[in-house]
Amino acid sequence: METPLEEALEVMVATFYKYSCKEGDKLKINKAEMRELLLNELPVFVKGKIDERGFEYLMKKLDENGDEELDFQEYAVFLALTASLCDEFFQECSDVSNRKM
Ligand SMILES: [Ca+2]
Ligand SMILES: [Ca+2]
Repeated sequence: METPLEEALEVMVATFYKYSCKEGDKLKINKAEMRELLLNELPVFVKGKIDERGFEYLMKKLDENGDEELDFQEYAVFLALTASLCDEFFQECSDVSNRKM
């Protein structure tokens, strides 16, 4: 049986290909594919946080080699960023609960 982390890693990889295959280069995520990924897979995360300018900024930041698409390496950086944002979120939560005590 797989552990939750193993399952999560599989989902992370599968999610990349689920969107990268939609159009153009099947091994890369273009802007339209990324937009769809964010809206469908991370709705709570992007809600009210990422507007059009934020999205352009995010794409530019992640696109290390400047080909305007995200390859798997660049996507992995995105996941790492998202994970660390999640971590900050949880830390803020524990700060709040600490203060209540
Ligand atoms: Ca593609
Ligand atoms: Ca790129």
